[in-house]
Amino acid sequence: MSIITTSEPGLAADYEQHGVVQLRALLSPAEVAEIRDVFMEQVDRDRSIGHDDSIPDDDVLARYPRFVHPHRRSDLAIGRLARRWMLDPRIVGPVIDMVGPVHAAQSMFYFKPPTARGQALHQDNIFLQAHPETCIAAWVAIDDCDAENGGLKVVPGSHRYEIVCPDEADPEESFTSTEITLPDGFSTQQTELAAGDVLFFHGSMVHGSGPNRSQDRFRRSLIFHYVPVDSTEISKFYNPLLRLDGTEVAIAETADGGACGDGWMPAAPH
Ligand SMILES: O=C(O)CCC(=O)C(=O)O
Repeated sequence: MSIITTSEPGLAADYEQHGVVQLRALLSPAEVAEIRDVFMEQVDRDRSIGHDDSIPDDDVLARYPRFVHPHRRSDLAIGRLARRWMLDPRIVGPVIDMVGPVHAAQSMFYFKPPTARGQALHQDNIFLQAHPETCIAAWVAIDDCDAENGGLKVVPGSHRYEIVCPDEADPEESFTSTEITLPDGFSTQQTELAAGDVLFFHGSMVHGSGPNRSQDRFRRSLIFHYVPVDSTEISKFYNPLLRLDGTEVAIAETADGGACGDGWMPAAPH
């Protein structure tokens, strides 16, 4: 289980081998607190900007919907903060070390309050459909995250496999409807992140999370996705991308359906 914690010198090699690496304390406690407070203030004041995941009203996630593409809301404090961190060299630097120059494609914020369901196992690039290479995620822990509060589970090495078309997820455990059945020989590993740690992972690396089974511990995370600057296409939900200087760039859009065909795929995001 030590394989996913690394230090900067071995970053690219570890990423290549495992498809997932964890860097400790990239953000200071004060920076984490600012992100937490700004997003909590927004969701408490107006959660209508949250993503529509068809969550029933009596589900705690209806009160704390995930925010998708907050960086596009320059009219809001969450938008300005998400965009700043999305382009911050402390996040983008390790990404470039691992995959070369990138554009930013997506931001998300998950609140995941106590008792909230998780997100079943999936691969990100089935949604982003970045080609010819895949996307890379930077998952910033805003709380300490572990098994109890629904911290991320990862499947190191699974990034070397092609996209696996998903089956149906268990609706008691997951607020998303599809789940990957792991190929033989693979198993999930529970991550443990302290607030301020960042987990970077490959767009084909299988990951997900279980419910938050704690009584009183939120499991908040600020999540970014990047794609190589040489990407020739992307699912239209992610256009326009952001260059790292903050200007917009649009690239060709993939046909609907992607690798697994029409019919199963939600409109996006993942
Ligand atoms: O934070 C989670 O529980 C899931 C997030 C995720 O799967 C992702 O960022 O791709």
